[in-house]
Amino acid sequence: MTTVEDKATAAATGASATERFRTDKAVAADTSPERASLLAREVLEAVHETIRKHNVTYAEYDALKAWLIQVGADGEWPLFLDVFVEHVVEEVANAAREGSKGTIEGPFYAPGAPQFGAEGTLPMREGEAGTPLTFHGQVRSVAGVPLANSTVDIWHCDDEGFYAQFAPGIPEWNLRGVFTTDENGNFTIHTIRPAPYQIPTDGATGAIIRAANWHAWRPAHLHLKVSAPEHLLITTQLYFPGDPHNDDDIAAAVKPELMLDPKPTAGGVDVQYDFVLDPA
Ligand code: MBD
Ligand code: FE
Repeated sequence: MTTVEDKATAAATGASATERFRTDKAVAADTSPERASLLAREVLEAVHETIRKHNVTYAEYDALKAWLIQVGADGEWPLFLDVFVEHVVEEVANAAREGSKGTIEGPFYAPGAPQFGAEGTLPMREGEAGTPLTFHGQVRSVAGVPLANSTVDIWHCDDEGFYAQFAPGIPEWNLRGVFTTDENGNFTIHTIRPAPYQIPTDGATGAIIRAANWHAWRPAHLHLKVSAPEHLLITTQLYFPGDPHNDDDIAAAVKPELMLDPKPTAGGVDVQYDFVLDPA
């Protein structure tokens, strides 16, 4: 069997994620010099303190330099940061929200997926492997008002853990699509159940995971961006009960509110999940 390790190389996924970030996301923050100084100083002080506390050696300092160089060479800064840092940025950014929980976006979103109405089937290959999954729900405001014409943008990996546009050989928009809710705020998405995901282990991110004897797994998940006019966009993920990595996600992005309640059907599995959006 071909494993995720063999196919999802750092070269393939890292370079694509870096390219994607440069195209879609690289905007400057309006951080003042005072705030930049404060943030940089406190991060550096935390590094200094770690070196003192653990008597870090010159060999370890040089290993760190080599590793940082390799993260860039592998294009893995988006992967590394989204796996190990983004969850705290998301926690801080969304702490005041009353609606549905969000979680990290991760490095594999691609804007501009094919559009559907309120119900449709995600683009997939002929005979796409995996258990058929029907995912339906409603988008509402925190006041309980159904939100017609909301956008439900969904992306997820295939039955082997690969994302279109980030692993080689998959059609561009495979398992990615944008739905629009009907007059009652409802949507229905036909797809397949994604597999658990192992981050590429042959690059710099994999090297630190190996060096520390950690594991590289994320539990199976659906990624979503849900938005409506005059409401705050939610970026979130939904998870399946029973996944062995729900309790030790390498990216620390699982929350109890994000757990689905799958119901077996004749041909597959049915899940319902509603999204509640905060006012803008
Ligand atoms: C993923 O699929 C993902 O969701 C995150 C957060 C990091 C790496 C791969
Ligand atoms: Fe993911």
